[in-house]
Amino acid sequence: HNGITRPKGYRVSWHANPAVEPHHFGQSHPMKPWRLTLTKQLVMAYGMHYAMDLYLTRAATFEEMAEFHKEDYLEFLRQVVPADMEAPEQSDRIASYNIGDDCPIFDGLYNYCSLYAGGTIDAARKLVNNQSEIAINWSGGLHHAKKAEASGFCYVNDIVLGILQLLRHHPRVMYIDIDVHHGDGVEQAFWSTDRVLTVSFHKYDKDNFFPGTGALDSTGPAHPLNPGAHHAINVPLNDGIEDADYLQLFKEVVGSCVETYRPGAIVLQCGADSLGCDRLGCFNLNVTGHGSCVEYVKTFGIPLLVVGGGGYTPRNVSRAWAHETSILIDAADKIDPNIPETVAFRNHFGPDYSLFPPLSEMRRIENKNSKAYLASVVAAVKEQLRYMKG
Ligand code: ZLS
Ligand code: CA
Ligand code: ZN
Repeated sequence: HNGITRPKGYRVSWHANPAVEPHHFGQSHPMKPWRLTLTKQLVMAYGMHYAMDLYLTRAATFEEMAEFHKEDYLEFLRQVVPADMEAPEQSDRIASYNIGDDCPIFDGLYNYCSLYAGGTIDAARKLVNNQSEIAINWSGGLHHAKKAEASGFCYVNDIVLGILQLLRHHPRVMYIDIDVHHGDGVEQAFWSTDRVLTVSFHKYDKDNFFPGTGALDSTGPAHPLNPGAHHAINVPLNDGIEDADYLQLFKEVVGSCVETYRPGAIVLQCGADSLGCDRLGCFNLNVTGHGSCVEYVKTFGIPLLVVGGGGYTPRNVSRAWAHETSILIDAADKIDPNIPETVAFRNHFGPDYSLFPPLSEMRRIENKNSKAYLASVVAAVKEQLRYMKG
């Protein structure tokens, strides 16, 4: 087992279905479910699967997805086929559900959505039933999907569905999102409740970076008597942020939130497009820096649901999520940074064959986040938390 054993004192469950992996968004589309194959190959080559309970997830049922999504939208996803993209009589519906270049119709779309959603729902239920302390679904994390609309490569919002499961048992759930994009769909779903605190770190540029929401002062419903007031925390960032600054910011913001809000469960979206060298991202994080955020969240010892999300340079996505799996099973110190000879698709990790290539140096984007700016963001969040306490 490469010296990797089960963690002491808690259980980690791994929720996956390999049937997700072969789905294709189409040529040149940045979202590649195949990155999950690569992640699993790394996890298995290191022997990490011996340290977790492995669950083959089932597809979420229509009714389970309808706990958040509108039935006519789910019905559409269930019956639509790629040829409908060309059918004039379908064009109004296709447009109204925001189907297009970002969110195309591909073969097996409904199967794909129900499988990744089933994984997150199963993972949440394991936590709720006390059968796991940390539950992982790397195929989930699709934070942009709305009640009746696809958005930003996301069709069904598995995170919202997972949080709804956790809310059956926990009075308060905290959501943390380190994808480079704003977690708008999750924020919107729980905008008017104080039972979910959403916290997203993201690149923010209203006009030039998707989805254009998530400003610092976008903190919940404006009316102070609405329970959701102050329960959305947004950490808008500029290009090029690096490990040390990001981690310090992350600890200050997340630490204060956990201390004030005292959540019964945490959902962590680990979008890997915040890494350096990402095809769509613009931050300079290394695999180790991204992983340090996961490690910090783990230190609270609160039931934790971990999902994937974005990540458009598959070799680095799989490096990050394999490293983060090792952190969650408390085996990061037993992992050889040289990628094992035995790993399938090893050629993807050349020429360095390292789990930790210097991403921040390979395509350095100028850091436009001054220390003063980051300090002002932390101050604003702390001020917001004072209101939240009521
Ligand atoms: O958070 O920026 C946009 C919207 C557009 C520009 C792109 N065109 C196609 C549509 C209109 C304003 N969309 C973003 C979405 C990013 C979603 C991130 C998801 C997540 O990581 C969670 C999973 C965007 N950025 C880049 C692209 N879309 C994009 C790049 C390249 C292509 C190929 C396929 C399709 C069309 C050509 C496409 C989209
Ligand atoms: Ca984010
Ligand atoms: Zn993203």
